[in-house]
Amino acid sequence: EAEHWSYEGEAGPEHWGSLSNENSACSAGSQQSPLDIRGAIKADIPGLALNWKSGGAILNNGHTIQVKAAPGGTLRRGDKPYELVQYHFHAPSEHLVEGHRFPMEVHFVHKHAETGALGVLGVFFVPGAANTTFASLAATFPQKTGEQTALPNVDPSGLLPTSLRYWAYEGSLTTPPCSEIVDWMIAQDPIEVDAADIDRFTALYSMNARPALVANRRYILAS
Ligand code: B30
Ligand code: ZN
Repeated sequence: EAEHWSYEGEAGPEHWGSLSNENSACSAGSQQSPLDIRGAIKADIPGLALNWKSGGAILNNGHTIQVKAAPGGTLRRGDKPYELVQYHFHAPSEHLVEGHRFPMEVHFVHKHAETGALGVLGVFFVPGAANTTFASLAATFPQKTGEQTALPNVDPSGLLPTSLRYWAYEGSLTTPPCSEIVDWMIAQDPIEVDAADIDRFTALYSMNARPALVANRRYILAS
């Protein structure tokens, strides 16, 4: 992709909105992501049911490491079905929790078949015991932009915490064009991963997090 946006300098986040007409939401939007999650309201929000497939392909796309998901993986939020398209990583985390930033965050990007809306599930990483799924991904991170390799047998469910309690709010893509089409779901519990595997990511991308935006009139709900 011919992308000229970045995370610092003249093409950094504060300039995204003026890099292209298509990116106007980045500066003019009122429902932007990420957020600092605070003041969440406990609510009776639907549970998440995940049924993802193993496999896919891992790609270094120049702004993150992204796994193109194997087709047919689903997420249901109540009666709303989505299909898993891809998942990718940010370091440090894009969302904050009451001002706290985590060393990494994974985004599972799902698409609603009918509406085209996205449902993105975020999970925070903390350094600790090795996570075998993240370790096998980290061992195969393509080192060069544009490089892609097949990923046999990696099960993305290995990157989920035991509890799927989550926060929910309406927001945007965290990268240009910053479209306000995302139902955000953020797992309340982080997962542990080996610090050495975090280092394998930050060796490639040490800062690919958009700064937090203002909530404006939005509520954050907690399950
Ligand atoms: S995120 O989860 O809010 N970080 C997209 C999906 C999720 C997020 C950000 C962006 C997305 O689909 N972007 C448009 C597609 N991309 C290709 C891609 O998936 O990787 C084109 C692009 O940005 O220009 Cu890079
Ligand atoms: Zn993301």
